[in-house]
Amino acid sequence: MLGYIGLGSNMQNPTQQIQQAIQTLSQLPQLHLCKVSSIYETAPMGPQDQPQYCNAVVQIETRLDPFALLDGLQSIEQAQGRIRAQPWGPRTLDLDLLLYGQQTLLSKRLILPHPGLHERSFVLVPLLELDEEIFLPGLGLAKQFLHCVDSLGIHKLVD
Ligand code: ROI
Repeated sequence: MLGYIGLGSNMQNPTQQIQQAIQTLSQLPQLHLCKVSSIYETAPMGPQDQPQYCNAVVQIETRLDPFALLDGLQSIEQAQGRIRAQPWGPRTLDLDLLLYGQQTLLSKRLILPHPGLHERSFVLVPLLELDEEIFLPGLGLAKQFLHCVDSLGIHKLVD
């Protein structure tokens, strides 16, 4: 199944956090890394008294089911010493399962597509870099939402 994972960090060398996470992801068994977006510097959504974020999106191919995939993502977050003091506060590493094929899912642990995806420029911009025609199940073409979001605070950092 083709999946998309969003990466975010604003603590302890965010660019390096993202690059390390991508490296570790690429070594997970039963997962193949297909495409990696640029890394973007983005203004924080939520409380403004926190550092700028780095965000990226990767496209993967996997036979893991969505929950097994989520286990893998959470183990990488833990391995990189995830700290999250407040719910909308700074974090060393966030890995979000954004899309798993065209599957929709509503469970306590996981919602697909990731809620808020279509409202966040720091997810939409790198996602569209990987696939301009990507379809969000239940919502429509992702590119339709681009003009609704504020893309002012987002800058390409690393190609
Ligand atoms: N803001 C930005 N720009 N990028 C993120 O990855 C991010 N992650 C979060 C909150 C706190 C909502 N804000 C963010 O979890």
